[in-house]
Amino acid sequence: MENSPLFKSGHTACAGCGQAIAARLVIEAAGANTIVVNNTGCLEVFSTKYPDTAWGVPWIHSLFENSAAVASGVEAALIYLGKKDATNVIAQGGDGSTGDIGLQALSGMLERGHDILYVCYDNEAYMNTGVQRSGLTPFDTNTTTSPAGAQSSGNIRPKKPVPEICLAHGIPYVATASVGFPQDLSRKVKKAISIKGPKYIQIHASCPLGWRHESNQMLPVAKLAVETGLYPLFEYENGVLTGRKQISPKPVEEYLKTQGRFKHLLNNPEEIKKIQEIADNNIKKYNLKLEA
Ligand SMILES: Cc1ncc(C[n+]2csc(CCOP(=O)(O)OP(=O)(O)O)c2C)c(N)n1
Ligand code: SF4
Repeated sequence: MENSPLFKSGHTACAGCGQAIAARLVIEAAGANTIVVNNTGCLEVFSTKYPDTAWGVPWIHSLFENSAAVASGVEAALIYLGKKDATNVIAQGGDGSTGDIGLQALSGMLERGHDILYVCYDNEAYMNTGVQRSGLTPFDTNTTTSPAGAQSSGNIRPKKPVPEICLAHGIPYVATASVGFPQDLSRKVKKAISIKGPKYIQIHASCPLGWRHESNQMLPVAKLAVETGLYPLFEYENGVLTGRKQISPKPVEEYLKTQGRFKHLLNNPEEIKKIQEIADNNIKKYNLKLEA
């Protein structure tokens, strides 16, 4: 991969970090005339190790919970200065900061109608502080705060439907994307940037450390999440489902067996059945199945 002027090499992400690749794809698609506001989390830590920065655009670190609020202020200032039309504003953070502690700030940003793209890098746990469960951790995942053992099969709750929560705000664009499908990801960022108003994109980003897979498996693991129906890729424009990635669904075991966080499930057909049901429901809900 060539070096990128907008997200430079030399940062300190783990080898094979999906979030690092996703962040680079996002900023390259958005372009140089962009201001980024970043919640606390892995991306902030590994890309801005003082006195260095990977960013080739203006970049602001917010608190763990408030990139959406800080970005709202940046957007208001740009409007005041008459520079908003020439500048994109991106607020971004991990799934913990977005879907749990920062959900209120995100909701306010969506409700007020700011012209901002919010990007959630969904690695399905609080990775920067040691793989704790977040609201977006999938059912039955083994994390340090939802340990699998004699008493449980891991996380007891379903994944929080943050894209649907955003949709309920009546915003013009909501999409999911995956680091496993980089062209689709870039296209969605470009489309979102071209639309005025609040936009939300949630990107599934593999984490070799927290998901417990080899660092060279970042792409195939992310792809399998989509190909099993566990991470549906869709886009809504003005509340209408306008795009979805259709698949020839693979059994969920093919995805589960690639990662240590699901290892405890492999000899447990009852739990696998529950996870297959989650995938089947997604396939039905978004009409994902390719006709033969
Ligand atoms: C108010 C507050 N609580 C807790 C923390 C500690 N903290 C820093 S990063 C982080 C985890 C971030 O998780 P997530 O948003 O999912 O991003 P990831 O690191 O997984 O990319 C936590 C809990 C903090 N910085 N501020
Ligand atoms: S812990 Fe996961 S998200 Fe954080 S830098 Fe490492 S691979 Fe990336």
